[in-house]
Amino acid sequence: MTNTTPSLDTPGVHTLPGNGDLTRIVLSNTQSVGELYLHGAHMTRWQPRDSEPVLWLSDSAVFTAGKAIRGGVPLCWPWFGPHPADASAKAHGFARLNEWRVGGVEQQREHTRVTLHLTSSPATLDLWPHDFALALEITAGPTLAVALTTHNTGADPFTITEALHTYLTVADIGQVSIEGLHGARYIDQTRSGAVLTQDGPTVTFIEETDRVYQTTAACTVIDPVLGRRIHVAKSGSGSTVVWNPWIEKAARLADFGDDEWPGIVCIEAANAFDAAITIAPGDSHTIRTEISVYPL
Ligand code: TA6
Repeated sequence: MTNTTPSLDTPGVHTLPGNGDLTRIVLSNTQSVGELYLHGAHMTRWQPRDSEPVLWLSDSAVFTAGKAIRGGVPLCWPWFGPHPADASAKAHGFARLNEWRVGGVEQQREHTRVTLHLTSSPATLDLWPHDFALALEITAGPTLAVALTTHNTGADPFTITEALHTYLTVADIGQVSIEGLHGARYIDQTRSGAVLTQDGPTVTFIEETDRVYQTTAACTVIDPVLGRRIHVAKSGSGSTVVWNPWIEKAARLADFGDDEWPGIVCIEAANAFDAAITIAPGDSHTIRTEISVYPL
C-alpha cells in the first residue's frame, strides 16, 4: 500500500486523504477503480473502466466518526433497521460507525482485494453484549464482490440481522425496473409492514419504495437511460431490500440531496426479519453480494 498521491490510473492500493478526517483507500487495476474508507469499512466508489459509476454517493454525504456515509455500501450489522429492543440505539447497528483495520491486500492485474477486520470491544459490548470478529473482503475488478463474515468468538449463540446496503446509480428511478423478484413475498415498510407478494415480473417505482423481499435469488436493475443492466448476485442472504426514498423522505434526510432521489436505487443483500441468522459459539456466517454491469 503506497502513501504517495498516485493518479487513479496507477494500479495498486493507495492510501489517500479522504473527505472529513477519514482515511480513504483507492483500489485501481486494469478493470475498475474503487475506493473505500476505513470508517465503516465503507466502499464508497466502484466504476468499471468502460462504465459510468456504479455505486452512488450523495453530494451531501457526511464524513465523520459516528455518522454513516450516505451511499456506497454501508454495512448494517448486527441489526438491520431499528434496534430490536432499544429505541435509543442507532438504526442499522454499529459496524458502519466504527473504524476498521486492514488485514490483507492482494493486487492482481485485473482485480484488487482488500480484507478488513472489526472485533468486539468494551464499546461494542456496551451496545451489543456479544464477542465477535468481523471480516470484510472487498474484491474490485470486472465485478465488485463484497463479503461480510461474522465469527462468534464468544461462549453463547447470538442472532444477527444484517444488510450490505448497496446504493446503485441510475439515471431516472421512474424509468428503472427490477427483474428477478417475481412471486417473492415481501414486507412493505411503507405500509406498516404489510406482507405482500410481488405481482408481475418487474418492480417499478412510482413512490417511496421500501420492501424487504424474502428471497435468496439474484436480481437485475434495468436502466434504459444509461443503457445498462446491473446484476446483483448474492449468497448467504435470505432477504433482498429494495429502497428508494422518493421526494418526502429524501427531503427529510439531511445527508441526502433533495434532488438526488431520482438517481439511486438500493438493492441490498440482507438477512432481515424471518431471515435472521443465529451463530453458535466458534461458528461463522458469510453474506456476499457481487455486482456486475452489462450493456442492455
Ligand atoms: O434499507 C432501507 C432502509 O431501512 C430504509 O428504511 C431507510 O431507513 C434506509 O434504510 C436508510 O437508513 P439510514 O439509517 O442509512 O438512513
